[in-house]
Amino acid sequence: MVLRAPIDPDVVAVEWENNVPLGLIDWNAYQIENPAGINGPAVVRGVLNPVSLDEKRVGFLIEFQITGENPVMSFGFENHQVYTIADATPMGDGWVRLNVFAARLDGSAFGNGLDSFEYTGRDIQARKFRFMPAGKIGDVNLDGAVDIDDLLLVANNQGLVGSIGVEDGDANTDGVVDLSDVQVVVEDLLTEN
Ligand SMILES: [Ca+2]
Ligand SMILES: [Ca+2]
Repeated sequence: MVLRAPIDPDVVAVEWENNVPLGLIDWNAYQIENPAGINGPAVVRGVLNPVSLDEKRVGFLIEFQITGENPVMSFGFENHQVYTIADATPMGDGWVRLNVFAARLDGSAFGNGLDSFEYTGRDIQARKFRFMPAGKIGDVNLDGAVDIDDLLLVANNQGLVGSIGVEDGDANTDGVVDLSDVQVVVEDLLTEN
């Protein structure tokens, strides 16, 4: 990946909520392509600013709705699973939400020395597009604490693979629930208090 532009405030403002830009800059570089021309999806490749986000786990949240006949939406942190429209969850008001996470194991960046991501979109409208710190790796049920419930979730889902997320017990976000996930949850459990 070649990063060829510094932050452009006009582009950074795509982080918004209810059409109000949040003004929080969490990208430190980006590249936008439109490889298939005007009708193709826009591809945004970016790098997160590590000092502005949690050291252990990073989250990405997009709330969107389909506005055209050929919708495309995909998002993936580098070296992690790529999520699409099919992975998003209906919110009950015509909008859908995709919420994904990436672990920084040992505090190191998750993409080739940089916390990078790739987003593709066409025929969708987003009302929220946000990168955020996402707490401890061991908090797989996302309730804010690392406790026995997280350990049970990881233990009960051993062997799970495929289109899975942190909430399925994939604590280290490598696409499979296995003993390494038990290990990171136990490590967080031991340091929780
Ligand atoms: Ca928890
Ligand atoms: Ca895993």
